[in-house]
Amino acid sequence: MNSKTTEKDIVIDIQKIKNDFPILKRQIRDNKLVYLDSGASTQKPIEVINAHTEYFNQINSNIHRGLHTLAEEATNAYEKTRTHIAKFIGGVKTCEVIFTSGTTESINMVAYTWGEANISEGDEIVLTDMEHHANLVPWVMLAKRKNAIIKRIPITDDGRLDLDDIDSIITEKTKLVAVTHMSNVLGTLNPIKQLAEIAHKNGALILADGAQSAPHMPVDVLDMDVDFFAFSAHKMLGPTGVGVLYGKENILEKMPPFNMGGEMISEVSFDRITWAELPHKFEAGTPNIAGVVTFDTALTYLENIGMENIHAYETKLTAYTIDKLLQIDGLKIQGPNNSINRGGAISFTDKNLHPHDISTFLDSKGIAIRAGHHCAQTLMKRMGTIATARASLYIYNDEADIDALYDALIAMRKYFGHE
Ligand code: 7TS
Repeated sequence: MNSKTTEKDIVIDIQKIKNDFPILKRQIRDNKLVYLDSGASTQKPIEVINAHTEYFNQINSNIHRGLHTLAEEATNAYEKTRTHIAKFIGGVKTCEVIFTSGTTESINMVAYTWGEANISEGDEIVLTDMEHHANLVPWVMLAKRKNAIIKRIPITDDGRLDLDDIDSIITEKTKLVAVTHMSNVLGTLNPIKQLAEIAHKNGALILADGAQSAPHMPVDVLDMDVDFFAFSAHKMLGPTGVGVLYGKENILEKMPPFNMGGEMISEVSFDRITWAELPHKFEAGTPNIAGVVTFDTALTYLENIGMENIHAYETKLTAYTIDKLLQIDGLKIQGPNNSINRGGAISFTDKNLHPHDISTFLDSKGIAIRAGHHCAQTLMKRMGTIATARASLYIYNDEADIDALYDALIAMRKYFGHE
């Protein structure tokens, strides 16, 4: 794959994209930055950075309350992003798009509102063995509060969901299936549509954690038929502190609110309080207006490249990366070692070196990866390790970045005497 428009369906101008991200020009320890930690947070194109400044230079105001021009413009800009997201995730109603501070808050919102109202003693909540703590801790704590039961879908040794016994895991006792769309550690892409069908057949709801999928591929929540879908702006070129909870209208309507305060009410007296209409019922207080407004520009940037294109490009680059890493003796890929149904979060371990040492050595060459348990301690236990090194890709990465990673890993093994 060359840098520009080669594979039949992939149209990516990688040099232009790289130029759009000012931070990629930075030197880290006398090396040009190679950023392979987008699973943690992505870098921002100049358009997004400018949109943030522009908001404060031209529009800054509170929303949904003022009658002056700035208040109206800020409200319109904020709501424009909501409309954009509704379209971006498959054409849902705007009242089904709730702004939160991130995936973590989106999932907690469901656990504390829907969960408190609907989970009782003996009910079952089904998770998987590859969940990020954000989609695990809220459910485990809810189950503790309610005397409910957590069940888990196991994984195979190569990091896929093992659905062999799914009929005994998701049953009529199941109230909720909460599963990651794409694993932040293994890269595995899970069959959400199939799981939604099984969940619904059993009268359960399904929540998909889209933190790692929404940035990298087309997402259609209606086609997957999920009841809830959560994701974060900062993992898709947008600002930190902004996330989304999509929920089906009829379910959100019945859910009690999460945070209480201004903007989420209709009428307030000391005797009786009524809630605002969706989506405002779930957006108490002054939200991250600048962040939400800026997120619109990030979505446009992604759409201009095309989500299909992004997915195809990253799948190719993932295959290239796996192929390179497999050439290094003593290195093990933790997760599927092919690019089928997986994304570009690629974890690996070295039989002689701790992932922290790998990350520190790579940093000395200007290469940013993540090392640790990746907020997935139960998955680490299942994999028989306590930590992995993880390279995670995005649209501004290319084969040269992967070659730099490969060369640095070879140099590292030499440096530590493990050639
Ligand atoms: N779910 C998944 C699958 C994630 O990967 C993450 C963050 C979250 C939820 C939480 O998202 P947040 O925006 O609310 O923090 N994952 C990572 C990661 O892999 N490295 O750093 C953060």
